[in-house]
Amino acid sequence: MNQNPKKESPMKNVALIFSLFFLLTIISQAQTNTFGGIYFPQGLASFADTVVSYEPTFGGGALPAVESARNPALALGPPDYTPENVKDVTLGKGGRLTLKFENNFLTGSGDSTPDLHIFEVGPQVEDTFVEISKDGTNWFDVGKVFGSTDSVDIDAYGFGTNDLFQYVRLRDDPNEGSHSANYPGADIDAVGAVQAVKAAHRPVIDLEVAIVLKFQSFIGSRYQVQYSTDMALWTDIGDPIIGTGERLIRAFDTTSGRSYRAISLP
Ligand SMILES: [Ca+2]
Ligand SMILES: [Ca+2]
Ligand SMILES: [Ca+2]
Repeated sequence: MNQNPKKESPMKNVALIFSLFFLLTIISQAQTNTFGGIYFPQGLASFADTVVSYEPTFGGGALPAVESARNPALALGPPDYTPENVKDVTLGKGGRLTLKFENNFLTGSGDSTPDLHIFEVGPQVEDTFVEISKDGTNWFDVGKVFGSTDSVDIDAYGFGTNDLFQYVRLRDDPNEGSHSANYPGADIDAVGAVQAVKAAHRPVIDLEVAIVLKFQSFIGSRYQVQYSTDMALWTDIGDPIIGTGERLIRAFDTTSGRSYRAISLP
């Protein structure tokens, strides 16, 4: 038997390529879960998804003079601000920004580790009050972040792993920072739930409960479909049906508890 050692090598190469690919996939997934040097177990889903409201003049201050500073959508998703590519929103002096998590919930960790991260950017370090809400109506004060990238431990405010929050509201501290005309107040790049659970995909099941009425029709004959709730009194549904010589099929809702029949009209 003359075995050719080269015969096996293509398979080995394929296996190696696959393992390498698998390894690279794992590495790249691990990297996508780290944003601004902070590990977010739920990855991209961790970040705020929609703007509920942006109220830059809430504290009585002027609108940020620069129009590009007034785009609240720039606080959504993962942090993406760079000094060359400014992607944040300016709160305004005492201004407010309310964001919502759509595909994730902020929750407590059961200990004092950070649960919520606020990415504040720009040359100034400006303080921001943080409130959280489960329903967008009842708000809980969870303290203040002291500028730059800072976190909140919501367990310290009596919440835990069973509390699921969908809303975060940020309010600039009007007594901190210089509040320039162009960029007054804190500048928010992103808001992320470190401690988060992904929102369950709620399957939508449409159950159509129907009774199918089938009857042989004769050409030219007329039929009337009727319903009854007591099998004694029958009420017409729609106009008479003209026979085609075919078997006619009609479907009716049964959730009302009705019975159905088709009668031949004289
Ligand atoms: Ca999200
Ligand atoms: Ca915590
Ligand atoms: Ca941003």
